[in-house]
Amino acid sequence: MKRIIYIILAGVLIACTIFITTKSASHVSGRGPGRVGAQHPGGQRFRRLDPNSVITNSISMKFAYIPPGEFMMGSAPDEKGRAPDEGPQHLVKISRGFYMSITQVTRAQYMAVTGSNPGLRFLKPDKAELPADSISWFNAVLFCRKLSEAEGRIYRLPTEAEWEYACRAGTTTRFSFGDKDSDFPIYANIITVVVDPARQVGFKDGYNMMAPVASFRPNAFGLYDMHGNIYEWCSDWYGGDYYSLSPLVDPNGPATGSERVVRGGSWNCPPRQCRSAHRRGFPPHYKIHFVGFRVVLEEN
Ligand SMILES: [Ca+2]
Repeated sequence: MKRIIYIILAGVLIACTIFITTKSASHVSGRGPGRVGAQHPGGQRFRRLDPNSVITNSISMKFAYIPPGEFMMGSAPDEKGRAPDEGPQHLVKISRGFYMSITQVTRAQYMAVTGSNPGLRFLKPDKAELPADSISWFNAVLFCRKLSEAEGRIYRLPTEAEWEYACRAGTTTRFSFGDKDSDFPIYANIITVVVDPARQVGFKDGYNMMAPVASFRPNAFGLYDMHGNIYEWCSDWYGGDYYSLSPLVDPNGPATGSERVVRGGSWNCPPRQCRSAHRRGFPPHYKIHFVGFRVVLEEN
């Protein structure tokens, strides 16, 4: 009799184990944060949503996952180097996670998608890993559309709010690496010493103009060159007073305007123009030798 009871108990135990295992497996393959099994742009399955993980698309662009969250956008009135268009500092909620390319779009990537040489003033043919510069906002958007069509996923420019959220990576300091200008040579390629010693704004970072992408340390999200190297287009129209009107959730800029936002500063900028909160705009048809872009890949 005892033996029969033991057999029944063992059977129940095995059944419970199978049920729990099945339940766990269905949970991790479901949709939502922490899921496994999103469709890889190249057609494979990939594991996500660890902010420290990196995924790669069909043309070897690497992306980091930026989780949803909230942050204080803009700068406080007493921030060193601040401009009026960075205020009022305000709470912004990013309601959806997204992937962001960990580097600025390179010349090689731009060529792979568009098949054209953007005619870059400072790019030599053997400098494929330099960021693609002299790209108009329209051409950056075209790049996103072509890549989206090729892969069946949605690529686009980041909104200005997404860009600053990703740049700060949880920090509230002037830069994602802290407040000190003197740390720049480690973290970013900005204006190099020399030009005018009296200005005392230059740094010996090893590059007088653009540097190959990812030559400096990344921020906490694993994104490289969010400060310096080359300005990056955002999708928003630029509005100097937009922050006083901006909605709380997923702001995407004024309804219209004459300039599109660029962020991050470039190789010819002093530290104050490479701060996380720094804003600037250019007409969307301008092709400028210190403006390029990086892209967002939408989460399905
Ligand atoms: Ca430099």
